[in-house]
Amino acid sequence: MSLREVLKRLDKSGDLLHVKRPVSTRFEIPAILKKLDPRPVLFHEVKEAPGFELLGNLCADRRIIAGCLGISEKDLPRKLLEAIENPRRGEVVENPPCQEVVIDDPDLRKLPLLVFGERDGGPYLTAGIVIAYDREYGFNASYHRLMLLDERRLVARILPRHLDEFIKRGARKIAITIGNHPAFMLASAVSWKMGISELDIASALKPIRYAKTIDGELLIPADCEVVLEGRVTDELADEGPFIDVTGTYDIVRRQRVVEVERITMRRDPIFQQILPAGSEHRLLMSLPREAVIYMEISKICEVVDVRLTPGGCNWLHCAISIRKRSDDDPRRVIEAAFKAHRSLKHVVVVDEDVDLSNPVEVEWAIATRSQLDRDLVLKPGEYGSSLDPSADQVTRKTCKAGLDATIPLKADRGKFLKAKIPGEDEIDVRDYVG
Ligand SMILES: [Mn+2]
Repeated sequence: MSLREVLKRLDKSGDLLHVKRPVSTRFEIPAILKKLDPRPVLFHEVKEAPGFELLGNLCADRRIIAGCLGISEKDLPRKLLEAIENPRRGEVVENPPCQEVVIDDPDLRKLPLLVFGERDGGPYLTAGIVIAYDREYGFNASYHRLMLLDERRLVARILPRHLDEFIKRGARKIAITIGNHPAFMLASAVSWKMGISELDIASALKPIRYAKTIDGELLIPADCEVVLEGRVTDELADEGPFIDVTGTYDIVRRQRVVEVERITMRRDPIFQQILPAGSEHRLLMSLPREAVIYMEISKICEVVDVRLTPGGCNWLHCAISIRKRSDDDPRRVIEAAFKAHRSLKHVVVVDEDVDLSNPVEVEWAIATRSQLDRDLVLKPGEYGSSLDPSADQVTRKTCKAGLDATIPLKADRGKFLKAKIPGEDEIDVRDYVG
């Protein structure tokens, strides 16, 4: 399953937009992606990077991601959970398309890295997925934004997760894969248990073919577009400032330098970028987390839906609808949600009749079903997200809060339910007006 097959399908459905006139990597491409978000856009001619096409906003819409996986939108969390729980080894092939061209004296400045915002620390690669290997834990794949330093070096933002652990255990070789099928993109956004490979989660979502890197040390998706082979060094450099998922600027940090030793690619490569704070960035971060939160709270009670809500950057705020059996359920759900997603700041639990895809309905439930002195759980001094500018972004200290906005079981339910006009669902207004 390759990105190219996906683009053909998106062309047929009319979802893919084409930009034929030459465009610049500096502000122009990001601005177009932002204006057209969540539509996928293929730029055919990049002024600063002849020979490359550039794709953005590929996974910016739940409907498109679900379509690429051959499922319906509402099955996304369950399908992803299934893949996490039943990973599958992919086939390994020789002579992969991503190695049609091999460049042993790479110059990273020739790639369509983008300058997204005015205060950016440098040109960035945002859709690069880093693959690393550990003898005990196997292959890991994860996203790391990479800022250009010079022709051979990038600085990588590496959070204290699996890749960081691999590096501490001695892993140095990495392959950065660019231009992938949404199944591989979504799987690589999963941060689950060390030893459960994102490569295998991807294959469980859709059959993905893998191939060895030129040096033979790592596996990469055979049908991807571009691969940067290199190694993580002990050298540190300033990373940032850069726009993060909140849409605000993240702080500058000393981060590890990556040295690129080789570039391999297709003869007519399609490069890929993710717009920071755009729908694609947010969905890739939130979908795997929603799946994990769903799994954890399913152990407590019947879950109807879980959403990391758009107003909360699809990351900091979570709305959960449950079919509750006991008045203790919401509090236990709140605690479990915080355990499942450590960056979570506010969580609201509502009843099954509230539609989580509509933020107005969630606020309506808060307005009509909660009393804060009784229903609020306040958790000051917790360890939270590094992305929230109102928290301490270095120590990550923050105040978390959970809210039970469910109807008390002993209450008169009739007072809380939405009044319906008989026949309102069935009526077709086109029978009455214009
Ligand atoms: Mn991992």
